[in-house]
Amino acid sequence: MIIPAPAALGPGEELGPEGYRLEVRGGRARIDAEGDAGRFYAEQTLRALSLGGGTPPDVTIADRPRFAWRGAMLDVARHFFGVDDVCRVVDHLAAYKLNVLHLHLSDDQGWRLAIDRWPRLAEHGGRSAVGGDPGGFYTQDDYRRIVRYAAERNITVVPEIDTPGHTHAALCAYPELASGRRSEPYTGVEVGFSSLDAHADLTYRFLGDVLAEVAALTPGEFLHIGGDEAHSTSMEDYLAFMARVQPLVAVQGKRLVGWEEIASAPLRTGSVVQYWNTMSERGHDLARAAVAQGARLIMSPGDRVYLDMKYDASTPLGLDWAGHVEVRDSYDWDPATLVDAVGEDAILGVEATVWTETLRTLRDVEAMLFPRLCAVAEVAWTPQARRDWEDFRARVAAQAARWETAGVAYTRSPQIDWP
Ligand code: NGO
Repeated sequence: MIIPAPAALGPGEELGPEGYRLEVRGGRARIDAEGDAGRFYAEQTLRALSLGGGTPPDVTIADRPRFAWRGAMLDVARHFFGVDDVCRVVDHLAAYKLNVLHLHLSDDQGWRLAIDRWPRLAEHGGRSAVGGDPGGFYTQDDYRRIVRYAAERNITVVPEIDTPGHTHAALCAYPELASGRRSEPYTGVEVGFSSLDAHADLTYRFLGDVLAEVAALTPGEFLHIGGDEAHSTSMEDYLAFMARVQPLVAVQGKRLVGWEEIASAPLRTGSVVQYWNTMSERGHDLARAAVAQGARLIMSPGDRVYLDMKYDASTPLGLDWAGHVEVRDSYDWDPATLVDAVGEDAILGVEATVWTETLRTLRDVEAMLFPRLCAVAEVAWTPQARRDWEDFRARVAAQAARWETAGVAYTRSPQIDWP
């Protein structure tokens, strides 16, 4: 469990690489774990038990996660968030035992990572953001700092360079990628209008360079190439693009991750597909197509874990294309029964997303994250049979003290009896 409650591994169940055993007696703690990750999580639990600096109660806990990928995505492209903000988000993920930070580094509205061989991406593409707000970008040293800070907390950074759509900022910085067509930075929130040229060699020289630099900066095994909503790329071009981009990831020794749409193309072994669109049956079909190809899935259903959705009609920020997402919606679902014929074994994990079309500051992001991130973290960590909404509701209420001490903006959802 994420927020401590008396739960235990059954007899004979192994701790595994991220599991731990924690015993507290008279304020003294004893930790057993197979590795650093398990030890780290035991410490996080101990910290949560000592909320407010008190002495932890006597407990015996043996626990380990259900899913290997427990993630959250932050969109730093629509609005930019600096290194300190990202590190604070990392702290939040660590407190709730998430282990993946997916950074959405490029989109139509901005490009956020300096690439030495293509400097105008960040110099030019870094300037814009939604609504004409200030842009920004990470130098390679900034990015390394984030990676290091995350690694110290058992969190792997998964960088996303969104392609072939969602590429207006790059096309604008380098008109030669758009057959010489010049354009102005885009500050709106429409999607699906831009595309890399699937038949131009330059496209792949560009992506080869970018992915090589991103891979060199990223110790984790995954590179996310987006692939979503390529509405102005024909299916024929999309397939041609996917066939040429996959080797560029493989040659870096990385595993490919992409949004569900990539499952319409033949995928290399070891690929990971991120299910997201709950507004049509197509998402289910693509998830099944992914599994049929042997890919594993990350479950990010829009109506459950898109934390940029409004909680209810009174939420001042956020979108609502997937409906309203209240805390219980984020909590009360089972990743392994969501899509017919996509069971436990096909699922690598669960990931919350925070898209930032309407979110401009860290406070905005925190208000969308909390308390829902705790719900998603528990979906990802705790076996279904040990999860219970009423029990969670009571435990998450107690987190308010932590958030208030740390000055974390959170949403006082009416579904929780806050203290
Ligand atoms: C969609 C879209 C994003 C939006 C987001 C807003 C995916 C994978 N593509 O999710 O561009 O920002 O919804 O909720």
